Amino acid sequence: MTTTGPGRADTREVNGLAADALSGLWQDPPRLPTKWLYDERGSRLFDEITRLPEYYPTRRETAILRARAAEIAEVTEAQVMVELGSGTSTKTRLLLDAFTDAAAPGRRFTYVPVDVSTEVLTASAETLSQDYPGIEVVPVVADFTEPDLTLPDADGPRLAVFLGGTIGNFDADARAEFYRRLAGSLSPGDWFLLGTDLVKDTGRLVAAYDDAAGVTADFNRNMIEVLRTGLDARGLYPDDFEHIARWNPREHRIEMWLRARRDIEAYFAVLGRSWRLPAGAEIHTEISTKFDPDSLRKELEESGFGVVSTWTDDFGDFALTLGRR
Ligand code: AVJ
Repeated sequence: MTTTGPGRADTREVNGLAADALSGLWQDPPRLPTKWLYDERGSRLFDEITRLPEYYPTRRETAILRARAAEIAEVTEAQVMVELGSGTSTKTRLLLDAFTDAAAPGRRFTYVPVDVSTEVLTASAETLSQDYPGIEVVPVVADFTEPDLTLPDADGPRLAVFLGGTIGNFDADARAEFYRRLAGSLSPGDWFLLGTDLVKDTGRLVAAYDDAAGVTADFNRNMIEVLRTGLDARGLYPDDFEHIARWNPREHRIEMWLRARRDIEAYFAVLGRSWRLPAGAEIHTEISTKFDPDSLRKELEESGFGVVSTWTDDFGDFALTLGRR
């Protein structure tokens, strides 16, 4: 067994990071999978982002859920809700409240949070079980971006929910693959609730990913810190990178990059490899795709879902789409 020092991720995570660094950093342009933004500090910074004045998606999605949760519970009559990339968030609770209110007497509702982090899952499952004695909470540790997503069986219809606009982190091919696999795990009559951010004024989009307080910049640069600590790097420091958030109009997505402020000459002890990045060169860290309701409907319908409802907030910023397999 390998020893892990303070602040280091566990062995399995480090090996995953090593593999991703080897396959991503030597590409042109260099890239690293978005999931490496979300270590403990990154998750905390993301939480802070959701409360920033410029970052509207969380507030808008919450508003739609507030207005529509009861309707979602009534229309779907779901007995099981599977949440992909779950949380303990306000959004989840709005749905659980609605399903509790709509439950037929004697019918037990099951909530299945799916997450990669055992710690996050266990903690949230415990709190939710306490707060919702009428709901059975069955946490599942899984990476839902990877094959073999097995959903628990139910007597009644199941509802899979994927909120936050996280689907926007996938490019078109990855989305199609994700819908196809999800449709494969669901049975005819099961439901899918999807949160997506919508295309809007470019200035507002860029501001949401490059806030005045610099929280998103820290969030993005944290990936360098994850590399530095996880791969025991010399000569690699977050402050040597500038946060870039730019709109790609062709792919209708925000892209986050990290631009080297100087020539970087790093050595990764865990890889036994040196890595160079010239000043001005950029590492690609995240895409956040924005949608329009019509093309979203089309891509869902091409992947085995019928679109039953599309709801937006009062400002037309964000959409919740209810699909049926
Ligand atoms: C968690 C993927 C929905 O794309 O808006 C926020 C992540 N990145 N600010 C998004 C994020 C920079 C967020 N998602």
